[in-house]
Amino acid sequence: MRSYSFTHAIARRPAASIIRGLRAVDTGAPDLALMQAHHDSYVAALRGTGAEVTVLDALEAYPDSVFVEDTALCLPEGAILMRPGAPSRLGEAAEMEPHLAGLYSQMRRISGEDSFIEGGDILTTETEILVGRSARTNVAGIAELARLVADWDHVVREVHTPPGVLHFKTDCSLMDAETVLATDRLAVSGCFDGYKVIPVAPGEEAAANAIRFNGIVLFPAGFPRTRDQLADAGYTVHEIGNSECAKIDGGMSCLSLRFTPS
Ligand code: CIR
Repeated sequence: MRSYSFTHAIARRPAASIIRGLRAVDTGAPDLALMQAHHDSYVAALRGTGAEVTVLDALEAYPDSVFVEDTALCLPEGAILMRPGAPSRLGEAAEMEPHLAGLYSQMRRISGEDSFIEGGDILTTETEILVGRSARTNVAGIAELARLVADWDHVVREVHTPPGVLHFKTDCSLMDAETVLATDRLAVSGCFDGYKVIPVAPGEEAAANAIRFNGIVLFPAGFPRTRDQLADAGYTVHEIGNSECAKIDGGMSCLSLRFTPS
């Protein structure tokens, strides 16, 4: 199974409490109606590839809960519930559990009290699982994940998220089995040695968080040079408005869990 082919996805409608969502820099409150419209286009694009997409109800108690990616890691063999490092988001994983349990026969959990790990720090390729240490993901969380997936024959490689960057995948995306889209500030670390790297155009760093989902690349609108680079490389690029999620540090990958349940 290709690491960019999926039969299913789960998303969650944004809550009105999104205006209290976590953010590194205050650039104004997200507009809920516009965010919902972008979210609708996102879900429609996923469904357009033939995938079965579940859209969960908004969770007002968790302002950042639209960013479902951070709650779980979905592998072909089973799903692993994360332990988000942001205290206001810790409870989101338990909210996701019943939805994954209905689809997967095997569920595991990051459970160590000192273990923190968010899905946004995890890039799964065909050969390995790269996990970036960040303000949200620590050594104990990465070590626990490595133990949990060892008997499924997955290898975890610890890497670094650049300073000041929220998640590892804020700065990179898997485009196909051997190709990643990445910012220079991340790629200079050497973490993608052995992969082909498509560099994000200078000044378009926020375009690095895209997703390859079956035949298309969901890509944030507003980054024409990087978009054209991907198109020239042969990818079918589908632009989605991301202005409102960007205000609270969210992007294309954060908005869904993508998987093929076992
Ligand atoms: C947060 O700070 O947790 C949210 N405002 C943004 C989460 C984005 N998630 C992701 O990149 N996977």
